Amino acid sequence: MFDMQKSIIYTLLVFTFLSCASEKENIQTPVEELLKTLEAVKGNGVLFGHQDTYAYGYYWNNVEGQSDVKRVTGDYPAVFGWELGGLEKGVKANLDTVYFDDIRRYAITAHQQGGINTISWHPFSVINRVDSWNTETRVVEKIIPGGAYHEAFKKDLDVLGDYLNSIVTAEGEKVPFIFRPWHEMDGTWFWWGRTSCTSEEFKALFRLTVDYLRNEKGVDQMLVAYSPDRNFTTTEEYLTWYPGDEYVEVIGMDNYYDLYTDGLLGEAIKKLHIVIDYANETGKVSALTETGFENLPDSTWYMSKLGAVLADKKVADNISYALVWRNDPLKHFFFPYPEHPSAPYAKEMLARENVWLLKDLTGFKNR
Ligand code: BMA
Repeated sequence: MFDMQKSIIYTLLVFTFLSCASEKENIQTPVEELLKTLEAVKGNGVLFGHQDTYAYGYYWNNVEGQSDVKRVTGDYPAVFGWELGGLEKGVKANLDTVYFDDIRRYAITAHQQGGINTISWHPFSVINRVDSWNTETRVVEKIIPGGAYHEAFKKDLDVLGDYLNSIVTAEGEKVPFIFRPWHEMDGTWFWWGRTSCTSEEFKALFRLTVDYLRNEKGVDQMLVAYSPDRNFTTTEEYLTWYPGDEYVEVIGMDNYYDLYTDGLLGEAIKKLHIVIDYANETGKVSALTETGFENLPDSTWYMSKLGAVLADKKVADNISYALVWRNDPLKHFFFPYPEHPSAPYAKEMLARENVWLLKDLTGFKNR
């Protein structure tokens, strides 16, 4: 009898252990789920994204639940872009005057509604706190390991990491996101651009940023995107600044110019094919990480340009999302407001079965 009891207890223990282990294997972390979603939408729908969509729009600011995408289409974008430039200075609002406390709230809401957050960063240089567009000082060589401002820059990363880890739901879950640091490095306009550092220095900066956030700050809710601008025609050129497969999950491209300049649409598509081929070769996801036509002087742009790019079969079958830039009435806008002549064209593109807003994405996830 005694032996029998022992063996029953033993069996129960083994069973409990095995079922716990298998449950653990099945439970996905939020960031794993995010990556799975980006993979799963591929070939089904291209997620549409908009920068700062909840924060402000064409002549409104910080109105609960408002978004110019919603005003035009009746739904929110599926991808929500946010910007952290200025955070490193210890100020309350970013360079576009959006409060970091509001950004945190917006990102949590977007996540809880089933959307995807992506975060860009136009930091002010730690050397002299000039903005990202000031290329007079060679910043990168001085902030990577061995540089005179390396320790100081790590403090900026501390601030960044602490903020990212503070984007937490009421239930205590860290909100997952795509971080897109040091974008458009193949251009010449940022202090991390191709004329302001060598590609090796750039890679060191990218790796330092990701390693520091992941390993020192415990930012484990982050996917990382690599986003050159349009200045490449081959895979080799595209990968000039690539920090390595272990650092990147989203293979991206920013491209405005090819999508508004006559005759360059084919170039935009060709470049996206390069991005897609590399993503597929390495088992990663691909995206048009930023695009738009400033103030939409061609009202057909959403159909004739972006719509044409997204209608290319290979693009439609492969990229996970395309994001347009922000609607700041004082500076520029990239998505129409309801009265703008381009609104019907944007609506038409976004009504396509394979271009997805938030409800399309949540419907797909719950199917
Ligand atoms: C740029 C412009 C700037 C803005 C920056 C960061 O493309 O929109 O006005 O400060 O992005 O959002």
